[in-house]
Amino acid sequence: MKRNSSKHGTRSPIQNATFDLNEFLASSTAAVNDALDDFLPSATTRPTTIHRAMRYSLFAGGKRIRPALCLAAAAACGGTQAGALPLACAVECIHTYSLIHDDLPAMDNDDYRRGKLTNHKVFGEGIAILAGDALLTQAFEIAAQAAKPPRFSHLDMILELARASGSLHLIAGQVADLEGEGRKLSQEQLRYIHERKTSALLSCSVRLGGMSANCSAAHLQALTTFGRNVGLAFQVIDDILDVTQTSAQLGKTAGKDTRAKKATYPAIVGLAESRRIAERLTRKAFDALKPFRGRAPALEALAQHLLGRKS
Ligand code: GRG
Repeated sequence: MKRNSSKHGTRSPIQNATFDLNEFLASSTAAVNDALDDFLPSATTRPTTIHRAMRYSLFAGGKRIRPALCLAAAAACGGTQAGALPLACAVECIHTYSLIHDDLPAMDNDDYRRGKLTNHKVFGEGIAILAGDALLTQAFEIAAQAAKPPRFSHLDMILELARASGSLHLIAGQVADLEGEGRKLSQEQLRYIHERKTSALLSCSVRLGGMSANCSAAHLQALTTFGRNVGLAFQVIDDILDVTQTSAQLGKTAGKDTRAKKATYPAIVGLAESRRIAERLTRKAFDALKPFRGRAPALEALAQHLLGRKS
């Protein structure tokens, strides 16, 4: 990973010359893919259509950012990859479910996702709805199999997942997004959507990683603030990429937000200010990591990487 000098006054990943993010992402993605393959019923398990549909979207080539954040948070808290893996997989199942449903004709009506035809285009709407439902349920089944750390119960971890994906967070964001289409939203209203639609699950990812490592209350609080700010920055960058990148670069239809008359950061404050906002949020995320005293290099590098991502 390339590193520049920091202007932020706080410690940033840039100063961590020894951490190799590419290596971390490659190994965490491989571990998550293997574990997901083990957790999910095989494609030949009956009814085969649903298992093929679940696997189709799950292994379509997502960036695996949420699992990486979960594993990075576990490492920052002194935990192991093995301890965090079930929770990292659970979060990825919820994320993939949300994408399958988001692409449905009744929602965003998209033909491409992760560089491939969307689930409903391949399997039909009925199976796509069921594949999303099954992945959501699968997430809880997987989380229930995580090892129990001394400070947290399975109930704590399941509650964490349920809250992030329920009607106060992920679904709330999607509802506000749907209802906001074609309407002029304020920056505060847009932030409400982003905090719920995107930030909640990223924050949940790092919190679960911390919990798997039996983290302290202070570290859990730091991870919450980190996840919230990285999550918001992630969605602001997503809004920017929708207008600056091509469909081929994104692996999904570019320019959809503009066509759907969706409120986005570039639409409300312009591209340059959107970039500044994403940088400010990333800086806040770095600041939140202070309690780790430099022992969260993967989290730092991920935050920096997400700010500069191109897809
Ligand atoms: C319950 C009917 C029903 C629908 C739920 C909750 C929901 C649908 C949709 C919200 C999901 C959504 C599109 C959130 C936006 C978050 C976002 C930027 C997703 C893209 O994440 P990446 O870039 O994707 O990490 P990959 O494909 O790399 O995993």
